[in-house]
Amino acid sequence: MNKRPVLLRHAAQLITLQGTSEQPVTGKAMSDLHIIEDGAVWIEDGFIQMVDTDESVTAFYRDRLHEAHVIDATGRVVTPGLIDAHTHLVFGGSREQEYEMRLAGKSYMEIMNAGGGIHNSTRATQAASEEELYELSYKRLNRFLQYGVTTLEAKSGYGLTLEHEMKQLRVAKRLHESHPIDIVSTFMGAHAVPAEYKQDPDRFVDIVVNEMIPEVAKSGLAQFNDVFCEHGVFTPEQSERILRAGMEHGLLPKIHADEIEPYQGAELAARLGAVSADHLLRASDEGIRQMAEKGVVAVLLPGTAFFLKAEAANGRKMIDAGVAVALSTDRNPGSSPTENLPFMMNLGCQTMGMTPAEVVVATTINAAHAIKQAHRVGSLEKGKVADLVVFDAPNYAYMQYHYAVNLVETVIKAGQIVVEKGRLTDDLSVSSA
Ligand code: IZC
Ligand code: ZN
Repeated sequence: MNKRPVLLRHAAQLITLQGTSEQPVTGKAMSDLHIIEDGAVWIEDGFIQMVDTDESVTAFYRDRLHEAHVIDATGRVVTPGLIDAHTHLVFGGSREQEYEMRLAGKSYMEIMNAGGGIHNSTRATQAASEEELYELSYKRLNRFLQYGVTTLEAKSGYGLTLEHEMKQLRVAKRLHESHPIDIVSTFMGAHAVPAEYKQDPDRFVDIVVNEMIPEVAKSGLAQFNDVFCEHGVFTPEQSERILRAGMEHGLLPKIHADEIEPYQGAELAARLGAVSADHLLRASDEGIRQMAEKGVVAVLLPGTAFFLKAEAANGRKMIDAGVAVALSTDRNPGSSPTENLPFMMNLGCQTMGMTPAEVVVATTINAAHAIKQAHRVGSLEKGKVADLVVFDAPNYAYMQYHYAVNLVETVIKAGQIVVEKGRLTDDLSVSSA
């Protein structure tokens, strides 16, 4: 732990998002970033102690300025550490051959139904040792960190047996403990129906409900429970059963909803009071209305639409309907193999009708709300964990305009400088710690 305080000075735009910790941000409020010009932040003991103009902060800490490690953010945008609320971080193998098949005309679902897709990654994940999965995922986390991500959600779902699901969740826990990025875990045993249950998928649902969920909940290794509710995967009825079983065991519901076909997923999320509904490319207007009413966060994944060549979810319509929107990478080996969350912000503007201000809210405080971390992170306010990113951009619109390159210059995680001049500061090569 860095004993010296850190003083970040002279941010051209210090994006604080203050006052947003209680409720997800919706509607017109998604355009208000609560910017301080020529802003400064005093950081000590891993937490934010003061956020104000440079003049006020330096006046307040006048007698202690000599103690601080100073970061000069002149001409730069500073945001809260970015948060990725939807990833499938821990998996073995890769699926570039399926990418080639898709480019040649096969669809994602055709490949999955022929035993590839998620099944392909499941075989590779089952075959991998805990150590192998740890090392592969650690490298992915390093990339995330260089893109400014300081907290992320990680789903299991490539194990599909209790043993291998628990293996994935244990790896996520070890990564949380050893890597600077904080990880929030989601159980997703209902990610695909294994081949041996294809004729009787309800038997697999029984196993998820009666055997996996109670054990996972007891282990304390997951906070959320997620299901792939999609035509040909889990029906809305099966999904509801699985999510309700999780709720009975204290696992909060999330749902992969209306990704490939309209399937009443948004409606189900609203009915259950899910924390988030994710994807939503084909969500109905009525489902969107109900999500707004129930305060379900929409976690939109523009990289997945881009990579599957699908029409992106209509973020504009959702925000205008009063839904709180978050944006995530969906990092996974099939439909979105990238750690570049800032590029998802670019895509939010280019393909979802969102504004440069809204995409910042969607990758900070609303993403924090989508994983129940808004009390700790997602805005720059006294008492929050000191997670900040300095972008080589003079204002937040420039971050979206100079697109698809990494503008991240400095990353501070819990008061520690973990990225400097765009490079990892520490030796974050894999250690078995
Ligand atoms: O491995 O294809 N959509 N789950 C639901 C995924 C994509 C991940 C994958
Ligand atoms: Zn997903």
